[in-house]
Amino acid sequence: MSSTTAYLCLGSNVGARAQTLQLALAVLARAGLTIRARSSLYETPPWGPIPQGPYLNQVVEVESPVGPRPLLFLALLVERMLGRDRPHEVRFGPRRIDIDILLFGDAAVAQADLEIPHPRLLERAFALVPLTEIAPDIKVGGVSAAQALAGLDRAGIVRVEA
Ligand code: PH2
Ligand code: MG
Ligand code: MG
Repeated sequence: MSSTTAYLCLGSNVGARAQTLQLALAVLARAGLTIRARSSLYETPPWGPIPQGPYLNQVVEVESPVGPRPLLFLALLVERMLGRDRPHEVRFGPRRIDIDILLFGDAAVAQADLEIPHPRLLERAFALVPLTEIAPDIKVGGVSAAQALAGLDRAGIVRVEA
């Protein structure tokens, strides 16, 4: 059966953050994704316009037996299962769990509700630090993730000891 290597970024800044990330991975694996690699957890300052608490972020490499759209549906379903309440959230605001598709093989998707590569990936040290930990040579739309990261402020991003 064919499968595609994809990279997901998990984030949480509400509730029991580390436990929620761990549970999200367990559910994703149970649902059929093969988790090939997982980065360390990183404590990261909140990115964006909304004042909020720090995040824990993690990037995982998975093998997906399904395409990008069913993978998005799975991510949204798992977010809901773990208590995310999208209708009551602020954009870029606090959330119990966020599961973003960063990359899906070489796919380029530009749809209203799904863009791959993730449209803000190259601006976000909180995603590039864990991504380059597990995939140091990865490219994002032809751009080296490591090179993009070299131009970003990574102040306050701290690897959490296992
Ligand atoms: N996610 C956001 C907004 N800001 N900041 C950090 N550090 N980590 C995130 O995962 C994050 C964020 C909305 O998706
Ligand atoms: Mg998201
Ligand atoms: Mg996000």
